[in-house]
Amino acid sequence: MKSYSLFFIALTGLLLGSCSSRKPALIRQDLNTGWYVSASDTLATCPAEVPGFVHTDLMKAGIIPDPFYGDNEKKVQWIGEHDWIYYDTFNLAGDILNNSHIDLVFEGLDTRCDVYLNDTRVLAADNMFRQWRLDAANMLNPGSNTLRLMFYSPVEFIHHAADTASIPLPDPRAYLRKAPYHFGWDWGPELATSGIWKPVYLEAWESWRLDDVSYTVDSLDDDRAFISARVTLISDGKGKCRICIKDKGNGVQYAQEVISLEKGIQKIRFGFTIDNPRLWWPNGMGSPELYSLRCSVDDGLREDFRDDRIGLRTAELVTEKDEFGESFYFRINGLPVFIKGANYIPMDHFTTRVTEEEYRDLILDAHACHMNMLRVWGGGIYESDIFYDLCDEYGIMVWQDFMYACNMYPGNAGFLENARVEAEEQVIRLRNHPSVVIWCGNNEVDEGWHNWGWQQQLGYSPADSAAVWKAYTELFHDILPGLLDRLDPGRPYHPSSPRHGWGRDIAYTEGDSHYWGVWWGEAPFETYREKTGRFMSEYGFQGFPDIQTIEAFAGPEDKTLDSEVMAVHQKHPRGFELIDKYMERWFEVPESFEDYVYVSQILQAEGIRIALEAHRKAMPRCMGTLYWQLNDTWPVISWSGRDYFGRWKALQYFVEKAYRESILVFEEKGDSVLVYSVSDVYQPFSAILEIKLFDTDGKLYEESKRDIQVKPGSDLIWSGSRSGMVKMAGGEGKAILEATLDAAGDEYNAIHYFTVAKNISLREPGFRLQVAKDDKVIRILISSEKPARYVHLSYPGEDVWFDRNYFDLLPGDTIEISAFTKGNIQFDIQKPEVRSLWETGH
Ligand code: BMA
Repeated sequence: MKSYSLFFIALTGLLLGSCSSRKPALIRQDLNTGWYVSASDTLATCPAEVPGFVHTDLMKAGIIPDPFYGDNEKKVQWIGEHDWIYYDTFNLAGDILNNSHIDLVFEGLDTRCDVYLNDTRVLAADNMFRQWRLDAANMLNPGSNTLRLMFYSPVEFIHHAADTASIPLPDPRAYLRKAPYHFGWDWGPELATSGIWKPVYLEAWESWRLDDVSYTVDSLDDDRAFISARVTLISDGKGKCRICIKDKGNGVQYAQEVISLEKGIQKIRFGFTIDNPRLWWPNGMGSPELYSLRCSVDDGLREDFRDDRIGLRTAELVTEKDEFGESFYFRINGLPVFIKGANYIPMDHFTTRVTEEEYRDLILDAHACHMNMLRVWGGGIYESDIFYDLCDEYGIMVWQDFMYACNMYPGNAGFLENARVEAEEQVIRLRNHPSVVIWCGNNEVDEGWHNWGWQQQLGYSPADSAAVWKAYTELFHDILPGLLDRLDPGRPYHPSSPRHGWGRDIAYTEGDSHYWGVWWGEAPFETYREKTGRFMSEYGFQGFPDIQTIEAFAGPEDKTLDSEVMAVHQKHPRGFELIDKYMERWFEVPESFEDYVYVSQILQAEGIRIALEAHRKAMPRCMGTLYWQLNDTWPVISWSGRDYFGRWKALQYFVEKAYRESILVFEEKGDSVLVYSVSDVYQPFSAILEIKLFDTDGKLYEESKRDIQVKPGSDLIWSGSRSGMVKMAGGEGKAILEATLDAAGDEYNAIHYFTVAKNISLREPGFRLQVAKDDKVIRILISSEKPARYVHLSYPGEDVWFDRNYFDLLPGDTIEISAFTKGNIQFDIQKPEVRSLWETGH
């Protein structure tokens, strides 16, 4: 009788009521506190942070030194070779035990581990990218409970797997579904972590639970968006419930359905429309409008809900035969868009330390540099939700690799099944984000197989080759696209980046390209102009990080190019040698370490500027550029423009300039100096082009101004005689040509030199500065008597970010700089250190 009347009340409430609050259908108890960790073969124990890693716990407890400092990386290798035990004792909260379901959920375990709940083994985990959920209702005690996790050494595992494999694979890390970079990379330390790297909790529920909600935009025009919602429920039995989708912003109810619950997993699909849709636009194209939706499920007694933010946009990858070969470009809301971005790697080797603020700062920097895409590279991790949330908010599109890089992978059923579940979970987690515009199977696996000589090196027989390639095609041509068709139809899939290796001609006529002829191949920077493909998804050059960043890992005695500590923080086998070789071509190689650091940064910036400009100038044949790499996982000498602490190298300032909406690009052809405008604006606009010829003494020889129409794309707008200008200004090493584009007060200037920096006869600049403080911002006005190159301001020892740096100054120019610091300004603002190339002996 009691249950009947309850059912009656529930049903009446359900049918009559609007979406209202009931008892929560789900109770969550976090289990992230009170953990300890110890090495399996010692009694030494220390508190463990969850989410966290063994390394960071041992560091906190003072058991190991900071692995990022000095050459400590070498001293802590034993951690990856050990097994580790995590344990925790907990009591159940409230009346959680009264629920018929109590799931124990691990959002991420790194990596191979056995889980014991109250001394019974309940799980054997073997993939850090998967979530583990198990039914623990019958195993929990009303009083105290214990969890013990035995993590097995990842280093031992991969080597054992490699030693016992029937066909060897290029690198042993292939056998473990763990972030590849944890075992070292050519920009990262070898620190093989173990740990509970994502939250742990209990989820208690009765009768049913809301498992997932996904939204797809089926069609979109100016008047209306048709959306499909797919709701997944898990239920113990039959019943009725109402599903309701509301806009959290304006309260509009988009959909309401009463459905019959069935036992088991149930997928419900229904459509709704949004009138006068506000579109999601990438950075630079418009506002990235988001809709905050709440999907609530209510059976009259219990209610559960899930919040998502969706964006209304269409995203296509256009690969069509054309006059150059085959296109590779993105079309967003019907418009082709030139992609300006970078490759992204994890922000910290120990990713659990990254704060929300640090994620935001990185995405804000990408936004400030006019980027519209980041590629989440396949040797790292599938990023945290907050990363994609921020990309949604700031209009940064995401190229999402699956986590496979520079290796071949096993093809046994167990491995492939593990890979399938991992991919399904990640696709389900990320598919509602409008920022994600492409899935990519892997990084450089196809290229490696066809170009890097693995098969010969590993002594493959034809049968071995066939088996390893079959494993590849099964995963990347079959399993991944197959599950995407089912779970995320419509979002483009690209099996491998790049499509072809950079040594082949076809790499420049179709697909995306990773061009490493500069750096790996030692080709001059100017080669970037010839080796421009359809979409440049990788290319790069190393630079030292800021001196303050170097001082975070090196003592005064280590600050030399040949110190052991510096060698530990340069992971490329020929890194120093290559920097040196390129530096000799362009600059006087400085004697002092500090000057070398500075010149290495401008060398990197100059090299990549040539690439960025060449790629943009080649539009629409080339429709995107993602340089390698945005950021670092630790303080290191690497290809990044933004170092581990978020400090900008010269490259980052050059990127900010080269990615502006409309730019000017100089090029020399025969005896002509040409100026091109490159514009991402979809309509032509009027501007004034001003050209000035100086010499290095600052004398102005010629000046001209004219009205022009800046066309969309790339356009030749000026040309002059090279020999004429050189003669007039007194030689190649003396002439300086400046072009300025003024569009209704919005100014862009580009400066051309007629020879490499080491041949230019610079004079002492004679800087003039005016410094003032307004609230928390330092404002600096700077000018110089003579032309100055790569002017760099800093407050040594202080963490100050300048909105402009590493710029050239010409007589008559005054540059206004704003400088920011996070704390209070407690230093003498009147004395910034100003240096330029002249001070390094040029
Ligand atoms: C690319 C990347 C990374 C590497 C970088 C620099 O190929 O995919 O593997 O760090 O080159 O060598």
